[in-house]
Amino acid sequence: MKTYTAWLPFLKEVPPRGLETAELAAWELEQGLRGLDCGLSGRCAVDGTMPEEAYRLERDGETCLVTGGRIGVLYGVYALLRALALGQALPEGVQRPFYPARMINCWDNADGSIERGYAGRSLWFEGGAVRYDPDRLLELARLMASVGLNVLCLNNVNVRDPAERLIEDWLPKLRELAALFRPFGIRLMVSVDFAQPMLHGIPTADPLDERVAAWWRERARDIWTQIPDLYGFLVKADSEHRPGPFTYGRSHAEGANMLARAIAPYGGKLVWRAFVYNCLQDWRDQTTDRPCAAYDTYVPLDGQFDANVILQVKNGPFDFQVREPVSPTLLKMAHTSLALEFQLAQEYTGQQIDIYAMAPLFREVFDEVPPEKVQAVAAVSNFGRDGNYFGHPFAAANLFSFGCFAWDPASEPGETMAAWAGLTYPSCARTLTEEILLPSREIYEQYTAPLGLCWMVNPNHHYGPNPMGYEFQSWGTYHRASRDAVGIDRTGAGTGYAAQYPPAMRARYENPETCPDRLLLFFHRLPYSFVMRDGRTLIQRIYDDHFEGAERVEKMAEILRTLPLPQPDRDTALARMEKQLANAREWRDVVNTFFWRFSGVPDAHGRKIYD
Ligand code: GCV
Repeated sequence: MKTYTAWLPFLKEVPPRGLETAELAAWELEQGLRGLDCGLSGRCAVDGTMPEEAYRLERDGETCLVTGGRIGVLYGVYALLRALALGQALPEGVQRPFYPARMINCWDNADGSIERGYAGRSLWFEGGAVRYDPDRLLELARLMASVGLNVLCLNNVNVRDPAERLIEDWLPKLRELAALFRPFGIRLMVSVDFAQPMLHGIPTADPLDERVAAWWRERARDIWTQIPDLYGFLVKADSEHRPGPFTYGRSHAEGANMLARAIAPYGGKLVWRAFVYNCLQDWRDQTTDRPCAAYDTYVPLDGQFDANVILQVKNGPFDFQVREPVSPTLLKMAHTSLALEFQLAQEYTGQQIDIYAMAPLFREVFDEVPPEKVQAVAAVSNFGRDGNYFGHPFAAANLFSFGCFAWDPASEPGETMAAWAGLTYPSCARTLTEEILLPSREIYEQYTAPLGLCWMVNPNHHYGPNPMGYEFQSWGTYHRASRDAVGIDRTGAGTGYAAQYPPAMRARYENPETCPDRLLLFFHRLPYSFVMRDGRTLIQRIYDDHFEGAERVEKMAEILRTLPLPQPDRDTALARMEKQLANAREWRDVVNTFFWRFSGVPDAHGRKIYD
């Protein structure tokens, strides 16, 4: 059977269905060693005294030995194969993940579409039903398990379609899917609609109404009877028109705890998203600042959530923009279990057309948020039914590196990218890593929205430039560019947002002299004549970044054309690069022209800016 092996080229066959994890580990080990053709033999064994997800690797002459806990044995096999493929020394001692829950959230809809999906349609929904190719799911499960990802939420947090009732009519299918993923150590999760009881004749979704709580208890009993290891429920409430406890004058702790109590007897987790803000804001209202919203809503509730509630917070206070400071909510809620949420789907970051490797982002976030401040990590998925799962073959690097950071938040982007490229494209790994993947985020930022400028994208689909696209909208997302200045003052003299940070961070951000350039216009409103640390004016820096970003894409394209990538990846990557080139030129010209028309300041180097 021909498979798309992504970063596991030595595993050519789809594993059989129905194996126990230990059998699967042995099967993968045997096949992997054969695929590597390295002349080594291997054995793997479960050691019931080891923690479930831990493993140890040893080598005795030509024999490799993997010992692990119930799931760790499989992780150990993948780690061994990876080390052998890369020619690396085996890690010493017992290896175990930093976070117990390493989650992938899919925004898949029952009709087969994926909200913000850029790699084809859903792998498990089509036409309002659960439909899937088991082999493809086994391949996906293998990719996830090979980097230690262990929770998969199947359906969109926007549970719009009442037919999308995974936990009701489709329970038998959910059970089947759980069985497919289980041997890989992957537990399923489902998004639920806070108002779901109202589809069943209950006139309210008030979390303090006993009829509501009883409905959820009954549902939970049915679900966990069928799928005893279901991880839990994911909920988006009171956010972007989703129902929630605010309708009934209840807090989010009251809403989350009601659901959490229904599933607690089965060990279920209630993952509650903290993506709450006013999406019906009047743009004339300059006192409401969207980044303040999550902190204002949740920090006062710290300590009120039940033990099985996990509050899932996006990495930044806005919404996965190319550059945001870390969310202050992550730093402040010491008495609540938190999950840090990333978005692998490249909604605002190139839509899996433009190259945008996220490992540097993961590093930067963990440099600001000490890993022990959060108890879990989650990421919005970037895969779908496309033949290569990821649309752009390099987008696979983002799932891979998310897994690496979820396992070990001390990971380094350079090593992670080199490992992915070394496994996937050994003949050009170094150039790909150093010249393309590692700088790709910075380059994207330069030609789109440098200096902390956010929301210059086209509304709705969010690809391509539109500097005024969100200026007079209700989403609370503005940069307020004018003839003289641009940016939002979020210091104490402005919206006050910076005060949500611990004192040292606040001081760093509040002073334009110490605020990092990349966040300058996120925290400050500055005149175009503002002189930056490197002596350039703000307006010149905006021009320079856009020119330089687009030039760097041209260079990247030249390098890409020389790489001996295998087909069909080469054709796909080159075709997408043509679109990225067009996108970068478009961004450069639109944004530079926009600021030139406002400011009337010419480019110091006389480069082409349109009138
Ligand atoms: C699933 C952004 C996206 C929405 C997404 C939302 C969320 O607003 O544009 O598509 O909805 O984030 O994270 O809930």
